[in-house]
Amino acid sequence: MKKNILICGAGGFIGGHLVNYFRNNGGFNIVCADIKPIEYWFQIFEDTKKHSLDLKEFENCLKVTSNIDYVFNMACNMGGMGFIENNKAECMLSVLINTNLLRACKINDIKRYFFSSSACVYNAQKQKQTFVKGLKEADAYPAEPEDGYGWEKLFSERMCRHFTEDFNLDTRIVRYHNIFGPLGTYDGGREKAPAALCRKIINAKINKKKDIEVWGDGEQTRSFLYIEDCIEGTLKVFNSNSNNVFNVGSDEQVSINQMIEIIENIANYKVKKNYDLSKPKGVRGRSSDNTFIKSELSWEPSIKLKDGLEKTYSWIYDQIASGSNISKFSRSNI
Ligand code: GDC
Repeated sequence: MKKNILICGAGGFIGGHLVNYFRNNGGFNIVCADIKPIEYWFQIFEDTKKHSLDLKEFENCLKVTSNIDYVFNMACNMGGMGFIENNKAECMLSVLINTNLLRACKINDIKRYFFSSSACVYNAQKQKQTFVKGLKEADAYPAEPEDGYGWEKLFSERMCRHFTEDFNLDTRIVRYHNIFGPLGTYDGGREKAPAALCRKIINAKINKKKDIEVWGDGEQTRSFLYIEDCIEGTLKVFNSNSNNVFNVGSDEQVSINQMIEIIENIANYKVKKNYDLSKPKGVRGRSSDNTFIKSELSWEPSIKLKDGLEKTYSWIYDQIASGSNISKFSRSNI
């Protein structure tokens, strides 16, 4: 008999790609849940069961987890630096999603629960320089995470751990490092740097302008993980026997200026960078150390930043060129 799998946050970026993976690979009845009205889900599949409801409410969590075997919690109120720095309370309220889902999973006897955490849990002191050493899983403690969003993720990680220890609920946790790719947010205020900078360069090229606004001085560094690698890493952790927390990220570090140069080459269009130091900048440098996941689960990402950016650029270009830039991908009020 097919198992029943629930994907929370199925209307979002990673959730949508995960649903598609399970559709293509068979073996499960797929149930989807998201707070957005269904017409605003980033990917909508006819062959899945869909719930549009607020998972911060316990009753809704109880309802969607009934008769489910496995739960993926990809649901949270999130975005890039422009969103999380200015919406700390909203970000922290996502704790209700994880709390009520865990309670419901315990009652409904779920076999395995997956929690999507973030690199934002890492201690700020270890991210004060550019081109930092990759962050190891242990670097989350002593705790000094990103204010708001990062504290919620770190707290929810621990709640998963204690539901495992105290109630025997089998949990899996990953920390995603800035995931990017097609079918994600690229404007409206929640977009992250890869999509935002593709959009800015595309708009400059289409409108024959040279100037783009860059947040900060462009020297800050990050590593970005392409969505296909993200889904593969997610399943590696989910299917493993380990309750440990794992990084799912890339260790290919770039400065924002270097990423802009890669996008300029893809676009075949040079821009003039206007640095706005007053905009949200986040940490100075961040990257993933993949030693642990490589040694425990034999996994590491395989897609180069340049290759992922080519696919992302081309998808955003098509969206903008076809005039659909005021679309579900830019909705920032949900
Ligand atoms: O937004 P983000 O991708 O998030 O920003 C990366 C860097 O790019 C920041 O220093 C930001 O100032 C700079 N930047 C320059 N121009 C722009 O136009 C722009 N838009 C954006 N968005 N950034 C620009 C993220 C979190 C996520 C998630 C991941 C986990 O932080 O916002 O929610 O948890 O981290 O790694 P980032 O990498 O700081």
